[in-house]
Amino acid sequence: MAQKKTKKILITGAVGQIGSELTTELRKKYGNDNVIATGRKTQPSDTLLNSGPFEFIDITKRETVEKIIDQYDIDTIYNMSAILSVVGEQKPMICWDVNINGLYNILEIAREKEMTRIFVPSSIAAFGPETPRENTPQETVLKPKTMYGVTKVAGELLSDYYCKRFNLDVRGVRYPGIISSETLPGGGTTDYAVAIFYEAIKNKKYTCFVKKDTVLPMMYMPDCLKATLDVMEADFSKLKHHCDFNLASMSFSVGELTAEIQKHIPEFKCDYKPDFRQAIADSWPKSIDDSAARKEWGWKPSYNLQTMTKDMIEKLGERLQKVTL
Ligand code: AKB
Repeated sequence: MAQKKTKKILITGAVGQIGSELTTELRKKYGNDNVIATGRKTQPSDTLLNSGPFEFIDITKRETVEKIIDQYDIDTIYNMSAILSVVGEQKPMICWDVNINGLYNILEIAREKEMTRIFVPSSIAAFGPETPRENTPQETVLKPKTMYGVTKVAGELLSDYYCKRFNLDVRGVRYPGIISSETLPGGGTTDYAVAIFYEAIKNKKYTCFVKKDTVLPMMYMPDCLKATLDVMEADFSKLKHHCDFNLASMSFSVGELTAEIQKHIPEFKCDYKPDFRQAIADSWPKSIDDSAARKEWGWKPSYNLQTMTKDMIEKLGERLQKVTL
């Protein structure tokens, strides 16, 4: 009987918030040497460096990607490199270059080398002010007002095109804001939902850049990793969607998050100084209908505001204590 070939996985953006924990998870599942972590210039953590191969590439420079793909005989890619919403507004051309020209390079290489499967993340940023904000449907208006959102819609369409036109198995989900304790997010609008925990533990106070009643969809990292792995394992014949699955877990206002943190850190105080990021938050949904993901590949989140907050404070508390010792 022919032996099943071991997956050889490349992760771009492996130094980022999701990429770093995704690398650890995939290394646990597929073996350290079968998961090649890559980044553009940020120095990787010791955990990332010591647990398996790490290489520097730039997805906007096709030859740097192709070299590593050939060197390690890669057949699966998780394209986690991205410029997020806030930096995307400051540097729109770079945002387009990384999120679209970079993605195009990844898809083209994958098509030419007949790769097995590609993961391309999208985001709630694909929606805009004309989209219904409560229980946002799977099929709806996609008219984002940020460059990041524009690249996410274009990225979904481009990936779906490769799927249909070239039979390349590309899959993706629309991530909400992701909350995690390992690697800080950088350059996003939902970053306040992580920063608030660091400041609550370290300084017992936080000044938030969006208003107290701002509600956005969020997700805790263990659920984010589960969704990413599960959609990539899903039976292709059961999928009606491919690169644009709505994904939900929890939705809360900053005021509600503050009250939940105060159950564990009663002295914690949050005040508010909304800036230009408020307008981005206001253009995104408050809650998401993820019934397509539930139906097509059995998506079901495990964490809510209460369980996420408790776990975040425990994990981050331990980590920050180690850093200051
Ligand atoms: C951002 O805030 O830009 C990201 C996202 C929601 O995709 N976290």
